[in-house]
Amino acid sequence: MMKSRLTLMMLACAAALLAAVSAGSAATAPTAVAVTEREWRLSLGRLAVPHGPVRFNVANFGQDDHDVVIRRNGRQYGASGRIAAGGRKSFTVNLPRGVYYVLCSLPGHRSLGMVSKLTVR
Ligand SMILES: [Cu+2]
Repeated sequence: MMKSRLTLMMLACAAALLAAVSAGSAATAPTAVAVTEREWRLSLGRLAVPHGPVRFNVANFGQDDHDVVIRRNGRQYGASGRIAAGGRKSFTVNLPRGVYYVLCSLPGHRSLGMVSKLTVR
């Protein structure tokens, strides 16, 4: 009697621990956002993501070099570095709630149209 109660309690503890571990890993799994660039456009695979880690998978389909930077209120949250024509790069940024600009920072490229908005909710 006593022994079976203990076994039951241990099982309950193990189940609770498992639930906590899987909830933790789900919360930290980054949300992937595809970014495609060409002259003179920057497109996002999704326009809204939950706050937390966001993985930007960038493909430069253009004929010139480009990059991707993440900005909000003048602060830079992440950057891909320069990507050659035909190249790909990925980077992960931890983003709090807000509306961010995803843009190419090479001179003149933003004003030519290489900018999109990403909502982090
Ligand atoms: Cu560019």
